[in-house]
Amino acid sequence: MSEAGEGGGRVAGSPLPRRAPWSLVAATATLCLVSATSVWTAGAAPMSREEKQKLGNQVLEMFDHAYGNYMEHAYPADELMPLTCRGRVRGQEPSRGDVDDALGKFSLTLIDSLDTLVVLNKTKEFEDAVRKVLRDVNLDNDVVVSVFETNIRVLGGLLGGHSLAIMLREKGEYMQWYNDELLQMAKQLGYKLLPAFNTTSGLPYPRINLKFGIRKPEARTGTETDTCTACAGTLILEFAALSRFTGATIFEEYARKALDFLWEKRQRSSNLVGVTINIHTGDWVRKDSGVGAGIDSYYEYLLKAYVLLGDDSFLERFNTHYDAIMRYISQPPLLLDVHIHKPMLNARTWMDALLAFFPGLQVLKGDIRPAIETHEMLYQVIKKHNFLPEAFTTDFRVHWAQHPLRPEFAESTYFLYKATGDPYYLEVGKTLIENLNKYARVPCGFAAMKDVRTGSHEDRMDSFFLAEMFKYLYLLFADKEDIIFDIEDYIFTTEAHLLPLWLSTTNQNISKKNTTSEYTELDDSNFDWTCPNTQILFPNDPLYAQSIREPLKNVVDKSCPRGIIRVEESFRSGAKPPLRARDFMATNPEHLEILKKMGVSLIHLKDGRVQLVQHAIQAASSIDAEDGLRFMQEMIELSSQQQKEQQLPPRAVQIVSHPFFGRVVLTAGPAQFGLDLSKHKETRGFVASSKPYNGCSELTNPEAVMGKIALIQRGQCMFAEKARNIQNAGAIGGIVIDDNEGSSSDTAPLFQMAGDGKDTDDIKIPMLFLFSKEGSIILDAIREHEEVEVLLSDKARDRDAEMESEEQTSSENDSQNQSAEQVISLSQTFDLVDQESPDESSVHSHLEPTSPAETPDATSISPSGETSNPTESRETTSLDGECTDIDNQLEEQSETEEDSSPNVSWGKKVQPIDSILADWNEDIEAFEMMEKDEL
Ligand code: DMJ
Repeated sequence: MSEAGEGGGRVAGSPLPRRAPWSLVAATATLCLVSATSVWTAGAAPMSREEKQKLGNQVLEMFDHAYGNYMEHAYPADELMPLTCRGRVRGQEPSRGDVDDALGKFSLTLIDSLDTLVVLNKTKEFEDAVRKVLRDVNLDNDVVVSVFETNIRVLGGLLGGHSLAIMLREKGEYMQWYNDELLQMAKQLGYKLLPAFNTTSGLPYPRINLKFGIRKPEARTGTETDTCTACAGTLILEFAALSRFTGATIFEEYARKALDFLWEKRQRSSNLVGVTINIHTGDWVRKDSGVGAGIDSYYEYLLKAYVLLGDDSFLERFNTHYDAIMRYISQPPLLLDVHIHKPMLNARTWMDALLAFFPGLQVLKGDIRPAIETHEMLYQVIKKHNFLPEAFTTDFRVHWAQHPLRPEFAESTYFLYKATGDPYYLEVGKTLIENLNKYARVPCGFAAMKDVRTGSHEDRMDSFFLAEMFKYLYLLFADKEDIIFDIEDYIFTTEAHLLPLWLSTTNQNISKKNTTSEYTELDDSNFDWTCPNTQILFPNDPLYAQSIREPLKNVVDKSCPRGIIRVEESFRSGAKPPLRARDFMATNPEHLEILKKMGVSLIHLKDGRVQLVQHAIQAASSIDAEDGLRFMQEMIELSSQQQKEQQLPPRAVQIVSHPFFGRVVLTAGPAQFGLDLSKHKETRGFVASSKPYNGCSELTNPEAVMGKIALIQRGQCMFAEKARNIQNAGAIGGIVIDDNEGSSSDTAPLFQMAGDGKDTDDIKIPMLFLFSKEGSIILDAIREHEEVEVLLSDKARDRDAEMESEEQTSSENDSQNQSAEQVISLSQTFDLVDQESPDESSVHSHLEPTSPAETPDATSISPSGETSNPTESRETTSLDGECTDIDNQLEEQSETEEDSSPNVSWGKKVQPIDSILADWNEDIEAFEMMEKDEL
């Protein structure tokens, strides 16, 4: 390991020398770079230099497509809307809630892309982009933004841009005119963020008004009480860099103070932190703890702050937390949230996509084995769904189906490749590239996936896609000589912005009041101080990574819920296993007795439903109380799972005719009647508007809709009635378009169209629902191209394959008049059904919310699945936390277990890039035309 040799293996003490001795940092895994190519002997075949270059060029072309479309169609807006090919301007689009807090009318995507341009060797474009930022960007807008997002994306983007601008200036060819203007902007922005820290705790408010700051009436922000741990703990790299670049120490001091406070507030027995914290009192608001959403980059910044700033206290804190993570949260290959006070108890049975960065961080830490394991598990989830869904269960089913083109998995793939040199990771990167091109690429950029199961899109391309995804993918395939500077002289921020390691020895006169007081109590011998040596990591075994992956190779397809294994195991001591929610029968006296022991009461409501409430203090013992809490949590999970299973999954409307060629996929709501698209082949046909457009009476234009898919407007009669009318006119399918102007599946929950309460077996054609925005894409396409052909299906089909026409069924009809539509919200049903004995009539129970006022000390289940947790005062009991070896468990799984993902055969036809580009140029023209029509 070259760098360990340079600086001596031990990395204790500060300050770091001018060039950090172990610049594993940016490359992260310089430490493990050992012999990236020489270690290979078998396993994945090595990739030739030509192929790597080809893939690198493909990444460049993809970046051009994303960045070019942003600059052409969206700039100076913050982000590109790739489906409608225009800029997303805050206030001009329906609010998407918190996610819009990243948008500050400061050309976010341009700033976030600055240093990517240099990494991708686009120096000329970088020079141009910097000029545009200096000329056009205003940081003084009257807009409320997220402090966290503004810090990592905008402050980080400006600092990354500055770091590489001065590197280029020093090289003497480019940026000779540059006079630290980006840094001046960064400083201006830094001062704008500082009022957010005006709390007694030193934790920042989550939002700030760029123009008016906080708490003034015109600021419209400053009343918040909570923030997420990552939001308060992901500032130190940017703030310290700003201080060290400028000499203004205040930024680093504020960021340190926030970190110090979080450290003080860690749960002292588990050494874990919760997801959200009260910024005034420091109380944990959400006491669940994981490595994903809400916490992720807090851990990342502790380790990287040590690397960048050379301050031992950060490493001590990181190691303490890491030890706790590996003890409680890590259940290889899974990473499962637990409670900070009861860390042996899983807090949920699903994982979120943000945790995919963690293997990369483990590489930086030097803990390669679990990194390989988790990464492999994630890759299998990706292979199943093409992308990592926002959340997935411990048995690898989709929990939240979106995927906003997040870069975390690519990040970990890059670092693992650097660490192991295993060409397997190059193949993984190749798959990521293929999937992005195949499923996310649209004529005007790359569109986030609305639903990985259907392949439908969202009109969204987040700035992190350019800041991070292309950097990591490009670096994965690049050799040293492909990059115009030494990447190992830099550290990556959480948004993949590059900060130079030489900052570690610059302007160090920051007060570190709080940072070392407490560490003497920690056992120094527990900490890894040395840069992991790859000779030790891979002792004479070039197939190390492969040998770790091998036992996991079918982990996703043959899985059993890990959380369950753990609980069962914890009671293996001979005592009777606790009652599981899935086994519970409300009519079983023995079960009722167990509930009583656990402090859970069952209340029979007048309408036949039952309500469960736990009073921890009424439990027979603290262990029973613990069981009761677990039972309630399982019940919540089970209920929401069943609720989901009762829902029909969303469907896709894919426009297949010229110039769309299947590349635009719209999210559609299913119907509870008519042809079930998940069981039958898709329905394909040209679309025609029905007359009357509401479809509430016999159609006056049957010749126009005959053999076609009829478009009908929502409203004025039942969905089923519309279906019957178009079916009578000979339509082969129907799309109901919302009459509520501006509605969109981006902002409104999708629902399924209910029948009319009577027998709807006579409706044979498939019916789908589109919100108005998605519907208008089809209506505008008809205006533009007249002949528009669509495919109605459960999952979008391969856009490059020939799309064969399908024979459709049309059928006899019947109609009934009703006065209103019925809509069943996808999130309303809350039935609790015994899974073990679905045919037994006795166990169909329902749950209802409990008024917190009535049960101040109770944990109750509410339909939203939220719990009020009363057990703070209760004695906590540790369960046996040993984990069963998942490999053994998996081997015991039946070979015949089925993959639950829809069985869709995606075409394998490869289209040459030139022809794709030609198609896209046509598409772009078409989109431009549509834009003129104010699509
Ligand atoms: C990025 O903005 C950063 O990586 C952040 O830390 C969390 N994740 C998003 C992208 O997914």
